[in-house]
Amino acid sequence: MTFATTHVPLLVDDLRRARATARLGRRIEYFDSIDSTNTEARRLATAGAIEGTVVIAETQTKGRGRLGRSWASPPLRNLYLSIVLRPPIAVAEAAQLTLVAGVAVAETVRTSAPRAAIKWPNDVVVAGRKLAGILTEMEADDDRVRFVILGIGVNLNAAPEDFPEELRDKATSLCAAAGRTIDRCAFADRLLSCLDDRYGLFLSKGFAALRPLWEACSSLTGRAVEIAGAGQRCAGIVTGIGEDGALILREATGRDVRVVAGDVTVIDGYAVDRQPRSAADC
Ligand code: BT5
Repeated sequence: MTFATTHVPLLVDDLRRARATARLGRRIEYFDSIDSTNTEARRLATAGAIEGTVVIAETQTKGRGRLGRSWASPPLRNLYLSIVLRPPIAVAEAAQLTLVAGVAVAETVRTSAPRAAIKWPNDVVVAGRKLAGILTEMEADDDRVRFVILGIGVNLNAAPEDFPEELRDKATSLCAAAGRTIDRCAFADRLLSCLDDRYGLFLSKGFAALRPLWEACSSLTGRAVEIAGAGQRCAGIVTGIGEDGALILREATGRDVRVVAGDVTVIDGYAVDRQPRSAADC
C-alpha cells in the first residue's frame, strides 16, 4: 500500500453545502488546529448552539479518549469531529448514543472496508486494529440530558509513521484497509447522513430498534473476552447486547452478567474477519 505524501485541507464549504438542510451539520465550525473538538463543541453547546452543530478540526493538540487518555491527531490525514446533540432522553440512556454512533461509523467504514467491526463499546476495528474511536460527553439537569457531545475520530489517510510509535501496531486507517486514498469530505458527509438516520431511529423507537444493526456490526458476539471497568473485572463469552445497550457475558459458571462500561480484551485473539451480515444502507 502506498500512502499519499501530500495532504490538502478538507473542502469544508463543499461539506457545508451538502449538509445545509440536514439535522446534523447544518452549522459547521472548522479549525486548522484546536485543542479538542469535544471541548469546543461543549463550549458552543453551553452558549446555546443548536442540535446538529458540528466542530471539525484538521488536527488536535489535546485530542481526548476516555478516562483521560489521548487521541493521536496527525494533521490533514483523518477526521476529528464533534456533534452537539440535544436528545430528549434520561441520563441513563445517554451512553446508548455511543452505540448509535458506533453503528453509523461501522456502516460508513464498511462501504470501503467490509471487514470493519464494532468493538464494544466505542471502537471500530479492522482485524483487531483500531480505526475509529467515539467519545460521548454529557451535561444534564437532574435526570434529563441537557446536551450530549458526540466526538468521533476516524483514521482515514494516516500512514503507520503518522501515528506515535506505541500505536503503530495497534492503529490502522481506512486508506490502509481499503487500499486507496479516502476523500475526507465525502466520507464526512456520508458519516453524518448515516448518523442522522440512525439517530432519528434512536429518537423515534429507542435503542431496541438499533440493536439488530449493532449486532450485525459487532466483532465480539460469540467471543471469549475479559472486561475491566469500574474497579471490577469479569470474563466470559459475549452472547449479545441488551435492549439498553449493556453487553451480555456468559460466565464459565453459566451465569449471564450485564456490563455497562469497561475496556474489552479479546482472549482468543483478534482474528476478526467477518463479512457484514446486513448491507449498509446509508
Ligand atoms: C476513544 O477513547 O477511542 C475515543 C476517541 C475519540 C476521539 C475523538 S476525535 C474528535 C473528538 N475530540 C476529542 O478530543 N476526542 C474525540 P479510548 O477508548 O479511551 O481509546 C483511547 C486509546 O486509543 C488511546 O489510549 C490509544 O491507545 C488509542 N489511540 C489513540 N489515538 C488513536 C488513533 N488515532 N487511532 C487509533 N487508536 C488510537
